[in-house]
Amino acid sequence: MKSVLRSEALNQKLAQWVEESAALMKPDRIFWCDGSETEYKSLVSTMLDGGDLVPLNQDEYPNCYLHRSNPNDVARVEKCTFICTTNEIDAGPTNNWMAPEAAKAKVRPLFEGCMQGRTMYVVPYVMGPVGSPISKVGVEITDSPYVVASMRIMTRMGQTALDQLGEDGDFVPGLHSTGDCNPDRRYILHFPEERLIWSYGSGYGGNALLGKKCLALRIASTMAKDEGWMAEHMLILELEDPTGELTYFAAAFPSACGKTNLAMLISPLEDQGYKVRTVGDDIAWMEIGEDGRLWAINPEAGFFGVVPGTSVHTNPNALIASHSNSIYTNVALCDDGIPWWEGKDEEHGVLTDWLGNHPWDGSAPAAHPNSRFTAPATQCPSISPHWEDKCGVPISGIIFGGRRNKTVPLVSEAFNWEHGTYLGATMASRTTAAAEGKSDVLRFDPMAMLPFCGYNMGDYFGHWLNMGQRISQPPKLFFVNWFRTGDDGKYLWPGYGENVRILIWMLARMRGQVEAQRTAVGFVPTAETLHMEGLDLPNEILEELLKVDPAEWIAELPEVEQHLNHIGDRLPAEIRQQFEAVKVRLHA
Ligand code: OXD
Ligand code: MN
Repeated sequence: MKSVLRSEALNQKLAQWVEESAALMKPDRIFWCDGSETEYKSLVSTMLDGGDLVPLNQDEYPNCYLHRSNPNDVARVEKCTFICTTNEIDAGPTNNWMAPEAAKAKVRPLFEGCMQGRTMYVVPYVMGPVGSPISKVGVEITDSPYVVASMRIMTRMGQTALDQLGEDGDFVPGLHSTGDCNPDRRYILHFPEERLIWSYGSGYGGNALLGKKCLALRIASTMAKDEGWMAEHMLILELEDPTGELTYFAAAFPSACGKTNLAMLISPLEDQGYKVRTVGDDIAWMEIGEDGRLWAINPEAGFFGVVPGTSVHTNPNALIASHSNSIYTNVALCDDGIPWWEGKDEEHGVLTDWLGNHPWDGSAPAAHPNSRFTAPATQCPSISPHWEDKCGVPISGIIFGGRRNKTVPLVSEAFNWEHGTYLGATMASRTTAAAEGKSDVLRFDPMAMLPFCGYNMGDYFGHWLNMGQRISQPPKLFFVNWFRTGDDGKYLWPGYGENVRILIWMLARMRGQVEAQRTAVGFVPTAETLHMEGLDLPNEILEELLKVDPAEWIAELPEVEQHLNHIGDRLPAEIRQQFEAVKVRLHA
């Protein structure tokens, strides 16, 4: 076994772990990634030679490539995802659980010798701006060059991370092998007590790019609870008002509910001075600052966005961000090398579908519904100049939301932090293609963290309540629903860029500039307090969007109660009290 590249200032814990991993997996070579451009080019050329990547049209999409994953490996797999805590109760009723030693005994044999004939890449990376006190170092060991190339886009990868780690620094180790990519031998294991990740048998982003969901959410959520900060499944955006003042929002929506679109929205009110910029589209790490406010960083350096539905109408910024230096996974391809997907709103000739069938016969989607672009954040035209601020950005509003065709108004404001925590804890949406399982059923997804909370969900709600006690200048909490439909099933609200109008209302509420109606479920705007200039929306529609019908809410209470009961004994009493209080208000 020979090492291609060795790092200079070697951290002892890292050296030892790399050695142990190599002894276990027996790779032919060990390659320490430095994150350089030259290294990236050579990885790409190896993948092109091996058929792992297909070049896109290099005139139109410079340095962009298509990767076709194994067709059995196209999404996160919750049934293969485990939280391995000593006591089952610490993983809680919403996670799959295995005892740590049992999990290792089961999966270690799969890792044994799994890299024979392959290269073992050592991928050091930083989650968060380099040098930020909120950032964390991770190291992923993987046998997938696709993972290495993707990690270079999604994180600050290579020598930078080794420098930040130093000789004595700590890091989260993550072991990954695509193995034989057999769905029956696929395990995404998290050991939150040990801060360790093992992922075997999948090459799909969410299962294999260990910095993202595994470290930045599941492991980090546990660290955050233990250390008094927050790791959330939230976008971060910046709203500039006509005076030039910047206000930051963090927002949680279940997967594929338009987080990336909201984070990158183009304000139709730019000429009036309202501009929106992007800080992050998926994950927020938030700490209490010395000023008592909540400060957030985006731990990622790129976007791993859902492609279908992305067009010049829905998200031009995402199209530009992913037009160069990006990797596409499981999209369709035109004969001239231009990528294509459903909802692209562009003509196409003969297509090769995401499975490589040529010509595409139209009997199934040409691009996989969960096909993705992996694009550098710096290429996004709306990226905020503050997106890499080491201290983060101060969050004034936290937004929850779901995909609800009925009942839930366009926007409401929580009465206080506890009530807002209850709103997040009971948020529900329809399932989508980003997670395997049944599509299109209503499921509760507290704070959009159901698949990502690394510990007991009841304790997680408790942590939210504790944070509320400790933040002296807490953000206001809001709930939005862009997806209400009329009797004809059509969306009532235009969404996309027009969502800035809702942010403007939130801003006015933060500044105490507008009154709102106190309803049983929160403060809801009156139609005349929304900034509707330039949007031709009949008043009846707006009234319908803002309507709170107690009968509809009462009808859902049993489902909410069942959801809370499912959380079990660790559900904080305050959440139960919030539920009882809503019930009383609805019946009043
Ligand atoms: C994602 C997800 O990939 O939430 O971001 O599923
Ligand atoms: Mn996500």
